Amino acid sequence: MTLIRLTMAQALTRWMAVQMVDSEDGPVPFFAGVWAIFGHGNVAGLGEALYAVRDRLPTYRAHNEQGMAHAAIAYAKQRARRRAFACTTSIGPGATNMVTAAAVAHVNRLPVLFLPGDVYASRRPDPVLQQIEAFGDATVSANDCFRPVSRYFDRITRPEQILKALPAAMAVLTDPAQCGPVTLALCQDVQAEAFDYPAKFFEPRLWPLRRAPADAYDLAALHQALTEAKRPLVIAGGGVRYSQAESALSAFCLSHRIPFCETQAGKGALPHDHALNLGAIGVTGTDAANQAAREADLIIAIGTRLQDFTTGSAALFSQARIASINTASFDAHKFDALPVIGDAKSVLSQITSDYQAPPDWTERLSAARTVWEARADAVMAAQGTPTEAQVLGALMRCAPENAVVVAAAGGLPGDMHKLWRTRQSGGYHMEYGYSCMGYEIAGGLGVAMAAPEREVYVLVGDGSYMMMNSELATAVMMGVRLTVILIDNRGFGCIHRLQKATGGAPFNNRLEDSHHETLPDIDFVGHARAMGAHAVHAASIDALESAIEAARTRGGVNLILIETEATQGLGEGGAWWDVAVPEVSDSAAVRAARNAYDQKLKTLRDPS
Ligand SMILES: Cc1ncc(C[n+]2csc(CCOP(=O)(O)OP(=O)(O)O)c2C)c(N)n1
Ligand SMILES: [Mg+2]
Repeated sequence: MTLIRLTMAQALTRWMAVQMVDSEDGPVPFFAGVWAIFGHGNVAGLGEALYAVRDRLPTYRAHNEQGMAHAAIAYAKQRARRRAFACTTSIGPGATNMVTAAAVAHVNRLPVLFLPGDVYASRRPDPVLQQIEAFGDATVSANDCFRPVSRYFDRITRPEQILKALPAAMAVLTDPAQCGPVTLALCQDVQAEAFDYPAKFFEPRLWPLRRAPADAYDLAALHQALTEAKRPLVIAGGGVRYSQAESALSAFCLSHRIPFCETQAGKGALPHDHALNLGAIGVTGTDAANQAAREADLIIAIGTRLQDFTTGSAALFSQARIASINTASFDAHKFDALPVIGDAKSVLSQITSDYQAPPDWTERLSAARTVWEARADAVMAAQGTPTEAQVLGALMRCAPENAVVVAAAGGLPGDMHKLWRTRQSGGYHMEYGYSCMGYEIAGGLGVAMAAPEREVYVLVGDGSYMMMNSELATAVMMGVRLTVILIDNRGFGCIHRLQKATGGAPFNNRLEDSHHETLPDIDFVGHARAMGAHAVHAASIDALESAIEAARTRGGVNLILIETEATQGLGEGGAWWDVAVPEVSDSAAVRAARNAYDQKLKTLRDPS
């Protein structure tokens, strides 16, 4: 057997460079590159190894570890999980800075290989700089924080362990049901330790996209349920995109005349004007889709986790039987559903029924959709003081067909889920599994890297912008095309409105309601310019449209600031959301809100 003497880090990077997946252009490396911020925990070991393979496995430098991991996550999401990045950090703060991002990847079921540096396996220099010391357990390091937010975790304490750990990691990263973040904590000394690795370990390996078909039992039950359905509805989740089942979904819905609606992750799988698309479902849903969900007797959930925003906190599906097509058994069994475990594209092609939904059901919902669209048009039309809905209207008028909009938190996910009209698959990129403030700009960078041929628009509130904006400078440095639309309503507007809706006093959300000696007047335009972006202030919707056009012509990294009111939310559409209100309070407003909350709980299918 031929052996090659390499350090563990050299072996790791060589191996990463030859893990392949299929693409339209033939096999391509699964790892598009490595995001890295070096410190003593990785610069000498992994840093040296990355330099040696930089032509095959490029390394990118970011400004914040969480930010670079968001970029990695967004890249994988935009590429429908078929390609991914690794992220490496030093030990300690660099590593724990990525824990939040690992949770984002975990919730959203997205592949990222986290490679935080770890303390010395030998323990020689203990306590090494940045080593936390658990008094009663010498095996604990800061990286144990990754365990609950990783689908697979290992700590590499000997160089030969990667012979087993890396294939196991890759199996998780490329498995449709298991998919999520993998953490391999790399002990600092072990990164630099040499071992005689078998040459065979570094031969290219192709990881296929496995399409598990449904079991005959599950399929028969689904056929039976379809036969009995009078008011069927499909919910398209993110799994539709990850299975590349867009055409199969369209064909299925058209041939059985079943209307469909979209979760945040599933939105845009099919264009907004597809004949059977009722739009967003749930707390941030359209009237048409939510009416369908309330009245449906069979809901076919495809590739969705059925989180509370989709299900209206379980209140929407009052009478429906649920069939759940999902690669993950865990998801397929939620809501006591009829589980159909398998890949969305495969399962949809296995359905042979000649069932057709009653025409009056489809027609009624189609009429409801027309009414909704007129309401949406009205709120998006330019009039008076700009609102978030009007900002979306302006962007829709100016953005090209291939636009991708990126957002994550604040009022935007709700407004965009309801209002945004996606024209091309993958044109709607919303991180709403973890809804992590600070994902937006870093995520936009990842999307721009994944889809350089598309026009990428990041929509971000002032709160999220302030939480994390440093990757704006990375985007400038990397020369990507990116336009950020910053909506400044001077605070956490959506939480302010939620506080009011639960009877709370205006407190600690808007800047004006928060402890201050001086009310901040942040110069966002100056701030973005300082990081190298081209930044302008748009004083009106007309000015916004001109700025969007100008940004598109100019290219590079642009930021457009527009001001809106924090008190104004979008009243249209939506469904109830379970936000627990205090049972006792001195405030009459809180007591009234609790009373309304109790009344609502009594109407739930399962009030427990
Ligand atoms: C990291 C993180 N912290 C806190 C929250 C809770 N949260 C959700 S939206 C929001 C306010 C967002 O403010 P902004 O970006 O200005 O958007 P707006 O609500 O004003 O539309 C907060 C604090 C979160 N989602 N993520
Ligand atoms: Mg705000």
